[in-house]
Amino acid sequence: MKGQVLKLLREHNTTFLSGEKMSQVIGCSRTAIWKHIDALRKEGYDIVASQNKGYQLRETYPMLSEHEILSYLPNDSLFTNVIFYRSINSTQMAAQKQVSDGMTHGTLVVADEQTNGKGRLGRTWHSEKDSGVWMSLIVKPDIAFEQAPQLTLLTAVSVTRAIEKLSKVNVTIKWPNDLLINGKKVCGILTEMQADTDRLLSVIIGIGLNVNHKQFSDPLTDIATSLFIETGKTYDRSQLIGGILDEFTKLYQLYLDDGFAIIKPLWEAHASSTGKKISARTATTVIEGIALGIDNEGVLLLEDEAGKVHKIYSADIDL
Ligand code: BT5
Repeated sequence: MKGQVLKLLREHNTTFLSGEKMSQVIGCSRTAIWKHIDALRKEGYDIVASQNKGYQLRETYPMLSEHEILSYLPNDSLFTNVIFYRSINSTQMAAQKQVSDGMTHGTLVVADEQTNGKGRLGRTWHSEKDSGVWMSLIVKPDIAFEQAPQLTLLTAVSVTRAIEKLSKVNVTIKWPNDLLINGKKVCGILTEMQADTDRLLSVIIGIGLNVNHKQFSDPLTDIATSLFIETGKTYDRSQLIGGILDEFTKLYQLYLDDGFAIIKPLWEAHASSTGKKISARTATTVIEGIALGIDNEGVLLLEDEAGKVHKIYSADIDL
């Protein structure tokens, strides 16, 4: 309910809102409203009170917390259960624990800091505090096992659209899981599946987005960037999370209704490598050639010098 109080105050932040009005909208007592306002103040929110008029929120420092995130969730959000950690080893691992405890569809795990953030293939994801969006989405789609990687592409489009809406900066997608701004990595996506022999049980989609970093140190100095570095502005990470989940909720529904065909053109509109010479490092070999784009399943098509078209299911791409 604290999230609802915050949401109402934010929606009316150019005016005062009476305790009575808030209690009517939320459907609780005025005493409950007062208690939540008091708790928000203790957390550092600048909420001014006027005896006849009510309360007004003065926006100050963008914080990350469970009710901040809840206050930005779209009304029709797929994600209604938010689990927030100030610091944790990895939101992927926390999400896995949620799944094994029985929690599946619609759970969002977010952390302000990860001490052991994971990339693909056992790589490390650098996740310092107060700076980024480090979160994992738990979904349970009714799709075939082989289709799960399509969710990486869907997520890449969702994050791209949310960033572009909020910051007006141009984002490109490098297949399969990198988002780039001016050629540097601003976001990485890690999709992990839980399945039994022939059935997909759930999917955990990890999103690591660099937001308010002022700089990076080695080995990321030359390869990583943040929204702050690219635009000179600080962003409210909860608002970004709300924006990403809004886009994701819409695209996910379209995807379940109409399949990957609906996502493909949206993905292609942001693709960084189509028509370019690339090199794909798979687990067993390196293939060089021209990226032709993706097929209807989201698989990368690469034409080598001899004109042979290779289907790439999983690889690291060098442009
Ligand atoms: C990825 O792996 O790009 C997937 C990253 C997913 C991170 C999220 S955060 C929330 C959730 N919880 C987790 O524990 N993980 C997920 P990959 O394609 O393997 O890229 C990893 C490589 O990116 C590293 O080897 C570094 O070179 C580089 N890297 C590490 N941290 C970075 C950062 N903060 N920004 C940009 N590049 C980074």
